[in-house]
Amino acid sequence: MKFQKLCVLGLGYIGLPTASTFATHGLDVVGVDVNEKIIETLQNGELHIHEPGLRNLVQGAIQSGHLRVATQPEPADAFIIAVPTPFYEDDKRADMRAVISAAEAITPHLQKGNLVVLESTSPPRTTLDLVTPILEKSGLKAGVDFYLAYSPERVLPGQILRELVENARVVGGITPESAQAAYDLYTAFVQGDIIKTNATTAEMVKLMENTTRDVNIAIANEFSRLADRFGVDVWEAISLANLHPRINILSPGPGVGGHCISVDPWFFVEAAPDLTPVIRTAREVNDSQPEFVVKLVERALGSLAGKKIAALGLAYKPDVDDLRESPAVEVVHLLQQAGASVKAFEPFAPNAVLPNFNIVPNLEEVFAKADAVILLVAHTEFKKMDAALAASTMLGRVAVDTVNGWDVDAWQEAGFELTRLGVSS
Ligand code: SAJ
Repeated sequence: MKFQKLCVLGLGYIGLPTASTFATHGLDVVGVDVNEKIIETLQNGELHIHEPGLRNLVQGAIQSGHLRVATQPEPADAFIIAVPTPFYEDDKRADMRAVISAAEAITPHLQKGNLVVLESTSPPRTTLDLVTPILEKSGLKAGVDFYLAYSPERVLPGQILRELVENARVVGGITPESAQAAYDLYTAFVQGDIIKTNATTAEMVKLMENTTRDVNIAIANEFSRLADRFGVDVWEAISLANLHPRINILSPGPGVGGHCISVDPWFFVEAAPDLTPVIRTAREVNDSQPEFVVKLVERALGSLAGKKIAALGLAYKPDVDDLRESPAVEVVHLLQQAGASVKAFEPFAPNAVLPNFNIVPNLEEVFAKADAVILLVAHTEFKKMDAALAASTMLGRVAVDTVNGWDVDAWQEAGFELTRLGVSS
């Protein structure tokens, strides 16, 4: 099947790169977002999100005339839904409102022979049980009059543009013909294998990937607590265990953040609470890791009340600017709740504003008069940092490393007592 015109609904971290990449591969693409500010920003040649290489890609796509942006969908050969699926904070249920609205917005434009692909991470059976009935309000029958498929995005923030093209892609159709239609669409730019399956399998594949990573990080975090208790250096123990040909333990840290891995496992728990004790417990372990980190700081510094702490890093992981669901932010929050006065520095978002946070724009200011420094994100810049810089402006000599980013000898030479996550002192 050949596609000429494509409508991409949702211009976030997935939709915008996807729309632009299709456009630079010759399709006529309309990128749709309900947020007028985003559309205005893009029309002015600016970007509302940060991802390496994305600015050039979007500008090139718009200048080529193959990418337009709008607030409403319009008739097309194919539609891709790439809107967010967060969860409700109180009961962790998937918030599917954006998917529902996007499907409803497509319905009036749907024509015979069209293809609709859902890319948003969703609970199992969403394509069949939620999206199909909405689209069928058009009077057309899914799998008969139009093709419908689920294809998960699997790209890693920070490397989205490369992974979008190179990663294997799973396309799950509600019928084999739907899977084939989605296959034909993605051949426009995907260089990795494109594998056809059914829609619910494709939904589960995505959730299984992120859930596996979450559970694996939870075990690493639990190992950090065990090592701390038993007088072992968890980083050394992990590197030795990983010499085994079938073992690959991930890294402990201050917790799991971002809007994928800390969210998606709940979709399984919500859909089948009776079948998911391991998944639920892993989530709880990772969510409680910031508390473990705060206890570590308390052990190093004594009571936190009135102490001045310099926090290095607020992003959810190294070398990105995204502060969403960040465990580093949670640690700062808990330190403040314990009575500490915290200054934070995030080199990838130096001017970020968070309610009740004191975010300073450089290292000098974060260190000034601090009693202790805590490393929360292994940004390259922080790993390379000279301990002497901290020593020159800080009052105290307590350092806490939650990500194995600092060299013990270098910090000791600079006069610091370095406490490391997963290493009992
Ligand atoms: N983390 C650890 N220890 C580790 C690895 C990660 O504590 O050993 C933490 C990170 O610091 C971060 C969180 O886990 O807080 C998640 O980071 P990540 O790099 O593991 O994943 P994301 O959320 O940036 O992207 C994931 C990817 N999924 C997998 O690797 C299975 C990506 O491929 C998905 O496309 C993305 O989720 C998504 O959109 O679902």
